[in-house]
Amino acid sequence: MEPVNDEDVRTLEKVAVEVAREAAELALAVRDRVVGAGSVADLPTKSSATDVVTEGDRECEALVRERLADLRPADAVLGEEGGADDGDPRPGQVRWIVDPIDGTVNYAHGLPWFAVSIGAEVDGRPLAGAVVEPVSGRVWSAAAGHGAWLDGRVLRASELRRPGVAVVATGLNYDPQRRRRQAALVARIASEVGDIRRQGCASLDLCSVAAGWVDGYYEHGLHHWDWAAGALIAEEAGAVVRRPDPADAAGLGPEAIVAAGPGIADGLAELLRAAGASGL
Ligand code: LIP
Repeated sequence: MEPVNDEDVRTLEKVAVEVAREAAELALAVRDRVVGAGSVADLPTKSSATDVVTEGDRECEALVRERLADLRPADAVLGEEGGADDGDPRPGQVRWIVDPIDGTVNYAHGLPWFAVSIGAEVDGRPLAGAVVEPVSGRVWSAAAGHGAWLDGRVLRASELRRPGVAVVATGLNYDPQRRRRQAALVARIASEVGDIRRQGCASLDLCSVAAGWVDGYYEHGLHHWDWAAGALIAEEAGAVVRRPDPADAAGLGPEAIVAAGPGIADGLAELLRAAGASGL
């Protein structure tokens, strides 16, 4: 496979934005069919009673896969609903990491905070990403080494240097046992930071870090598709991003993702370690 160059990453970003925009339109169109068609409790579930899946998830991923097959036929795709099309990508092969609707519980309940998230990687290295919000129409994107943008405006992460007044976002897993341990961690750090936000959409939590809307974000137990695009957007906006690390070199938990403005990144990591994050 040809090495990926600068022109390529900008092209990949444009493809991610184009396809995510189309899927965002479909997600909105389908939502009226999904929301109000009956109780959320009647929706099919996956890993637990709260891990719901909707027609929107399935139809949007099918559209994304169809459009990527048209635009980028040589690439691989890993998606939340359809998994990996042909197993692991070949060395040097671009792979798209797709969450057709991130924030599915918000989507199914009629809350507006959900997004289509599409990232592109090669050999595990992030190259480009787009996160598109169907309700607001906001378009978040990044190309590796070129920066991150919200609707074309350059993004910069928080410059705050005091964790004690930081607004920190987090999320809770679908597994009730893990959720209980995660809630206990939130309780331990809540009085050590400025405030906590639980918005229900990892990709938009990471974009919020990129915009400085929150000063930091952490979560344990996400899937690759939840954070692939948002982590690059936060990183290209100047945030310090620690992606999940099976070796857990940072002592934050092997399945932790942490993103924060550079002024509080070390302080937040220390708070999380002291509160027992490595065991989550
Ligand atoms: C969700 C994440 C959220 C997390 C939820 C779930 P989904 O992704 O965006 O941050 O707390 O447990 O993983 O399932 O809506 O794609």
